[in-house]
Formats: sequence, structure tokens, C-alpha cells
Amino acid sequence: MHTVTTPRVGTIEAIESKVRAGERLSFEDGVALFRHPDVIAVGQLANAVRERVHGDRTYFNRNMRIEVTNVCVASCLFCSFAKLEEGAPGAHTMSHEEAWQELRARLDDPPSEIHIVNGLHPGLPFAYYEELLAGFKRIKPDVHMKCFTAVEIHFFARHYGMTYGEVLERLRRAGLDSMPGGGAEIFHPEVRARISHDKATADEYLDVHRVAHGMGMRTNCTMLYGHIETFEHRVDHLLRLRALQDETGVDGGGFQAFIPLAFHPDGNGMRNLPAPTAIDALRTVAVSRLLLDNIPHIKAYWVSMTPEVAQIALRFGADDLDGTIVHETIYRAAGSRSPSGLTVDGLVRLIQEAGRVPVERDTLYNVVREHARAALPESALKVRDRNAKKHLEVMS
Ligand code: V47
Repeated sequence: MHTVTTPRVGTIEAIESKVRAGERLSFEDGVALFRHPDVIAVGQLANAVRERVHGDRTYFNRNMRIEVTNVCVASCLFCSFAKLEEGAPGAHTMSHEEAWQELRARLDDPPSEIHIVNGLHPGLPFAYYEELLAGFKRIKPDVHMKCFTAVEIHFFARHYGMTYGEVLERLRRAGLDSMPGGGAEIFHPEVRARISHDKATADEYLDVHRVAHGMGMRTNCTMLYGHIETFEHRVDHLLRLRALQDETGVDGGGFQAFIPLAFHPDGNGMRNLPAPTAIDALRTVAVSRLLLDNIPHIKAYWVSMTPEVAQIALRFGADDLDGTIVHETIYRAAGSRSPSGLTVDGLVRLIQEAGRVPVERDTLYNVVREHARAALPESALKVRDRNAKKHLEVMS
């Protein structure tokens, strides 16, 4: 007679049966996944969920990043980008014309999305941001403006004396379409008090997204990992995002993608810490896929992970690589050796070589073009055949 054994709570087998049954994972499960020695086992589980939801489809878009000002009153320990005041060495604030020129210069192969993240500048009028958005829309009315993190929206509300709803409504009238996920860092107060004590709190970050979702706006969310936080802090962070999505991810609003951001140590207040390893990056993608059962997309942001690790992440739970980007500055300042932009062909190749189907999307995940699947690119097949032949010759 066979004895049926129930797997012990928190073991990979117990977590696997929950995942296969479509059951929600707990805080303890999340911590156990972060601690599990076999990252491949964790990755395979996340991959199964990724394939259940998206099959082989892997998304990217044509986007460009613009940071119009790096002047920032906050003093985040991890930031290598901000300058405290206008006039400080390296401080810059673009004029509208300079910012718009970035788009005009790319109209022959235009981006479908402009992603703007800035410092918290104390000296600009609110109208500067409204006119900035409106100007981009005048140049290209169908461009999607994914702009201003929840931390910026919170700052605008305090600085200009408005509610979150009023700020978002005015920006929306000027051209704002959705919000990026930056500024989340680590929510837990034990960590947040040390790495970003003087900007929006976790509750304020989540509240801005709550209000945006209530207005039917799509947003993204992030987590900056690999510095002073513990696995428990990471799981706490992910579960707070999941709880908000349970509450608001209906009726057209909600989070559409989660982006784990690997900490880069160069030139900031935590430069004595090592950067997270590739294994940590892959594991974090996988655990995020498994815990965030109500957020449709997990991005392997190639700027933060390097294109090479991001490509592997497509087998660890991620289904999106972000986009072409063109000109990234935040990670450059913090020591990233990733290129500052990728071509569409480059992204398609990364995805095809991972054995996935590249899908160009717009910001809201409408399909622009589905590319062909390629088992292995021709060149790789030729090299492999040549090597195999040589190997056989040596052996005979
Ligand atoms: O908010 C800053 C992070 C974020 C460092 O929503 C750092 O689609 C690592 O949020 N090491 C901005 N990270 C980028 C961001 C983002 C990126 C891609 C896509 C989306 C999206 C959003 O970068 C900041 C902060 O959390 N960051 N400095 C650093 N030294």
C-alpha cells in the first residue's frame, strides 16, 4: 500500500502544490523561496506560471527616457543622479524646447512612449510640467506619456497645495497617460527610514497609486533590492503591492507591470556595498512572479540587469524587457555597464534566442507587432554544427 505524504509547509514541494492548484502564496512561502538553495527549482516554478499566463509571448516597446531635471530636494542614500540645488556642479534642468527637441530628433523612427522621471525640483512652477506634457502631445499627439513617479506626484501635491487627485487630473488634462513605478524602493520603515527618509512614505506612495487607479489610470510598480534590506523586507514589499492591486486593480485601472530594480552602488551613499549578483536578480524575478499573482507583467528591466541576465530572466518568470530607451541616465550615473539604448532588432534577437516570441506592444500592452519565433538564429546553429563536427572528429 502507498502512503500519501503531505509536503511540509514552506518546502518547495508544498509551495509547488499551491502554485499548481492556483493557490495564493503566503509571507512564509515568499521567504522560503528567497532562501531556497536551488534557484533553478524556484525559477522553474515561476516559469510555469509565466507560461500559464503568457505562453512564450515576450513584450517590449519603443520608448525613450527623459530626465528633464536632476535637481532634487530629497537625499536618497542610493541615488547617484540627484543634485541638491540649481547651480551645483552637474545640476541641469532642461528648457521645454530642449526636452521637446529630444522627441523631434527621433521622429523618423518615433517612440510610442516617453517615460519621464525627475528630481523633486523646488523652484519650478506647476505650469512647467503641464506645458512640458502638452508640448510633447503637440509634436506627436498619439505618443503615450508615462511620467512622474508617485514620489513626484506626492511632492507636487505638497509643494503646490493640491490633493493627489487634483495633481493627477491637471496633468492628465495636459497629456499624462499613465504613471511609471519608480520611487517605491523598499516600503518597510526599518529600511525606508535609512535609505530615503525625506520623500513620500510607503503609504503615501501606495495612496498616489490608489488615487490614480481610482481614476482609471494604469500604473507600474517597482522594488529597489540588493542593498541593506532582508528577504523579509522584500516579501513585505511585494505583499503590500499585491494588497493594493486586490483593492484597486479593477475597472481599467491598476498595476500592469512590476519591475524589480537591482541596486547599483557607484557614486552614492551605499557605494561600500556590493551590487546584487545575477543569481539574486534571477531569484527576485522568480519570487516576484510567484507572489504577485494579480499583476499581469513582470519586467526584466535590461538596463538594471544587463541585457544578458535579462535574457535569462525570460525563463525565470519575466515576460517583458521594457523598451529601446535610447538614453538612460539614472543607472549610468550609478555605474551600470548596460548600453544606454537598444535597437528593436537587438531586443527581438535577445527574445528569440531565449526561445520566446517577441511581441512589440504599446504602453497599455496592445499588440503592435508579433514577430516570428526562431528556434535558434541561423548563425548560432552554424557555429553549433561546426563545433559538433570538430568534436566528433577529435573523438574518432
Ligand atoms: O525610482 C535610483 C531607481 C528608479 C538607483 O515603470 C536605482 O516602467 C538601482 O522606476 N541603483 C527609476 N536603482 C527607474 C524606474 C523604472 C525603470 C524602468 C521602467 C519603469 C516603469 C520604471 O530607479 C528610481 C529608483 O528606485 N534607482 N538609483 C541605483 N543606484
